[in-house]
Amino acid sequence: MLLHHYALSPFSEKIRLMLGYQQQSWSSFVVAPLPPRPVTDALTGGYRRIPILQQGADVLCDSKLIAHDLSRRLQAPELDYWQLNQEQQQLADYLDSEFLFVALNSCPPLKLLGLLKQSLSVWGLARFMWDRLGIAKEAKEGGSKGGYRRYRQQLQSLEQQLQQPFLYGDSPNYVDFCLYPSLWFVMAKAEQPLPESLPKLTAWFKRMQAFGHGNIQELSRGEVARLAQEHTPKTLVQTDNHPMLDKPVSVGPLDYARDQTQGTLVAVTAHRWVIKQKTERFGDVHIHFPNTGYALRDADGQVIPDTDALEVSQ
Ligand SMILES: N[C@@H](CCC(=O)N[C@@H](CS)C(=O)NCC(=O)O)C(=O)O
Repeated sequence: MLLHHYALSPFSEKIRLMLGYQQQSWSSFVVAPLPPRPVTDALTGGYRRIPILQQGADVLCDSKLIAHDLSRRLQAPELDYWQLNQEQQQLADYLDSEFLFVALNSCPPLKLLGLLKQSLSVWGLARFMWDRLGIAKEAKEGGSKGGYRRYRQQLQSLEQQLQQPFLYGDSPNYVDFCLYPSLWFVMAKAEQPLPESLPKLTAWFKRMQAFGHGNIQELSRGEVARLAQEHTPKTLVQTDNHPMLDKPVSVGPLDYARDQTQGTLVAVTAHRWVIKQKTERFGDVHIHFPNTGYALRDADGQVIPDTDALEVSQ
């Protein structure tokens, strides 16, 4: 289990905390806060967001899909978005999008600069600002008055919901791990405590934080590249009869950082598309995307509507 991530990345923190919650030992590859990321970029072939999970020559994109695979591998269904009810899924989606953007926007700009300066040069900082300005324009989230009002109301309603240690009972589920990264950034990174009117949420945060990150083994760029070179992608047990199977396609996010990954569609299951890319450096690589929040396109760039695929064991 090898996670490509960086310290300040909230979606990486979601996965790091899940690994800590499950007391896992895992391999870590720390990447730059913005491209170029030579090994990671070569593996994802277009997709630029972080984190990704690498398993040899298989690459999983998006924290939702990474959590889905972890939940299966660790027999922890509570970590799976697709095991939630509809209301919980909606809350998870909101926490992963507008709520997070508002939380990040609420941090004092000088604090953010100070944090970024720890890992970027002055030139890197300028590139980072420019890069994120582009992403923020695409995301169109987080700046509006309505967004701030919803954020504050959500904090109040979460405070009321917390009549037990975690949002839905005595142990956390996927939604807790979606809420955590925003509050982690605000409280632990930007050092802004929550208002005193939110004591339950503050106590919840400390309980979550105590899970830690598990046992981490750092890998070098060379080791990560070798892992991809020395493995062939996993054999997929069965694929659904999707009309685009074995055809050239592209997949990309619908919300922001919409860079496309091109390749051949080699598998479709209830929740994922798998694309094969032939790379010079690593040979064949399989890149896995969730089919929620992403679009599958044919060679002409036309979006392919979702089909009723069946989840298969992988
Ligand atoms: N839906 C994606 C969102 C990932 C995401 O937005 N990651 C941020 C970092 S936390 C990112 O990649 N930003 C651009 C970058 O780092 O290049 C997920 O759940 O993994």
